[in-house]
Amino acid sequence: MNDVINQTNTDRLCVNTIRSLTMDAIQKANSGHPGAPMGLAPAGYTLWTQFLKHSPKNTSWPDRDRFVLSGGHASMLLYSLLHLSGYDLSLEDIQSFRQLGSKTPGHPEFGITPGIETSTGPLGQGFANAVGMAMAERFLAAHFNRSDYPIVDHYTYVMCGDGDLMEGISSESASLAGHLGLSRLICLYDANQITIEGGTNLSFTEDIALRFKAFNWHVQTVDDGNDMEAIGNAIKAAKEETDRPSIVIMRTIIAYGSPNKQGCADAHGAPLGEAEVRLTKECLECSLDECFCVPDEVYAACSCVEKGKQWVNDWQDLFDRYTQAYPAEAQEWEQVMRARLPEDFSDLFPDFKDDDGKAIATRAASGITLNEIAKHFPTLIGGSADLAPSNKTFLDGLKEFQKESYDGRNIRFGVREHAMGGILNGMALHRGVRPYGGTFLVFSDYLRPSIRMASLMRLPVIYVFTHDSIAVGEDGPTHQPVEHIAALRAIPELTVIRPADATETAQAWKAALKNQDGPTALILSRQKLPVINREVYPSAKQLTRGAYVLIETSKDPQAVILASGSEVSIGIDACKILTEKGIDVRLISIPSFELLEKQARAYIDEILLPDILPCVVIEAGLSMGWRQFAGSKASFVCINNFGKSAPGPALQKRYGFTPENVAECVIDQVRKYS
Ligand SMILES: Cc1ncc(C[n+]2csc(CCOP(=O)(O)OP(=O)(O)O)c2C)c(N)n1
Repeated sequence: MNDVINQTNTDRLCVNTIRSLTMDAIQKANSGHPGAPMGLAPAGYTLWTQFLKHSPKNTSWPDRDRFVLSGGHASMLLYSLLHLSGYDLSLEDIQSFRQLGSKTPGHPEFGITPGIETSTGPLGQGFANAVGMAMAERFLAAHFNRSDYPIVDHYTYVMCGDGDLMEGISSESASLAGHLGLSRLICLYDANQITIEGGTNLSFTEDIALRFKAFNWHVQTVDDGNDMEAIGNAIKAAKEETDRPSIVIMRTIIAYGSPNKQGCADAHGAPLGEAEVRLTKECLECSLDECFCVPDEVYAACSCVEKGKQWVNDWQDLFDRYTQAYPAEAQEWEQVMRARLPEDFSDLFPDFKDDDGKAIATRAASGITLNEIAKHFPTLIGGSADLAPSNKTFLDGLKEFQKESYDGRNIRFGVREHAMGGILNGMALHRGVRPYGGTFLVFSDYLRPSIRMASLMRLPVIYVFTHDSIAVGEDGPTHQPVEHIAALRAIPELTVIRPADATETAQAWKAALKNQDGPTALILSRQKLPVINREVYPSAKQLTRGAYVLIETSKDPQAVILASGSEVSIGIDACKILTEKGIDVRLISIPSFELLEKQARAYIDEILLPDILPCVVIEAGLSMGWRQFAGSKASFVCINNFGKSAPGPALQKRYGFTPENVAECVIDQVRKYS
């Protein structure tokens, strides 16, 4: 079969070995997606052996090219390439494809397999990650490179399929990439015109080339995905393009080589079957006697171990010279690549005071804090999805990250929340930068799939979600988050922090920056809130415990009030009313469930007294999730339905978020349980 054109016998053998490894692993697991890896084998082989700058034995070398397989279902392509090029991924690992505890899970997972740059599977996410990686590369190059010292000088390659390009996130992020002219970003598009339900003619008939041209991309087409020379030439031309990102539209055939399944949707996501595998191997002239057969010649042709070591050594020489010439920059580089916090980290945070009762929204306190700490975090970089003035995410006096100024730290994501989420993940995965992004809490749904991926990968991304309740007011229920805090708390590994006032907000940023083992969502108010006087009340530094006693009107309280965020100040006023009425209560500020869950059970029980005392929970959101802390004797001043359009204070009154109502609820509870 004239399967790989324009190439040598060795090339053909290598490409067909990738195909046969794919078929064998999927057949053995009796599960997986053989079609795309078989169609993409020539492109993968060409890219990895001729272009990709990487070092299998130095997987965290900072100046390696990044490779993202956005259609993660094609994982066997990636596992084959990693194995053949010399990564710590054995043939036995490939034989354990999709098995419990293996290094070859169904979809590529960051942190499990050496050489996997990001977890992919939810289509389109990888594409956005690649845009984020390319942005991080440009920023770091602009920030650290000096003439004759290009210590940051790499490309980001992304392979994607029809499914990735159907998803909105890829359009959003491609649009931004085009605007930013990210010429170090190269996409190889597997245009096999097949998805699960059948041909793309069922639902996807637009002109992709025109679409990407309109996005300001450099567009090339390769008419035959087996033509390795054409693919190589296209990648070469893409690398030479210095103004725009590139896409190479490769006309491939799904499950290429399979006489009965190639070109069919059947081959997308199911093993070919023993008999078809045999037939295919015959056509591809692969060994029929042995499964998982890799001829020595193939290892010799694919190994990148020696080349990789040489690249790393050359880079290290360059970096050593850079260190001599620019010691301060080199020191900063080490600091940011190791994600070390500044030495005086704890002193960087503003100390908000109760200034004669002057109120300040937590979003505003966040903006002040962010601007303060940004001065000491040279690679803290981020922005908002067109809501910077509302989210207070702009770094005053610093440049914008634009095509002419990649050293800028203010990113304009545009109205593209989902892309923002995927891009932030890519930036964090790249390393060297500490990314943050903002929008209204109500729109956190728009980037939720990316937040989930950040959580799964435990990436240190920070989200600034403002306008956090019905107190948003007049914009009405479309803009009033109700279920969002509970929905975010439902994501494992995401730390959600809803500070009560400016003092807690500064501490929330501190906790977010310290958390390098997962993402953090800061939930902030639109409306002004009193600054809690910390000379009278306990220190906001206790925020790190997730919850702490703010007020105790007697050593022997009759009830507990649990409150978060903007409702804490309502609780403070309710305590005053209750004290006047001779009822003793304990008010607990509970900014973060996740931080609280990390505390010893004894601390949690000691402060919350669940099931012992009656309790009232105040949070302007769903009551769902609170029972675990509030216990069986709780009542809830929460909101379990959508809000309405009206001024914020009117809504707060309408839904019971007033000190008077909270005090009434406490009195009812005390009566009920006494
Ligand atoms: C967000 C998302 N939606 C749906 C899926 C399920 N899914 C996996 S692959 C696929 C079809 C992808 O088609 P294509 O990109 O053309 O891949 P190919 O058929 O070439 O392997 C779908 C719908 C998914 N992984 N992610």
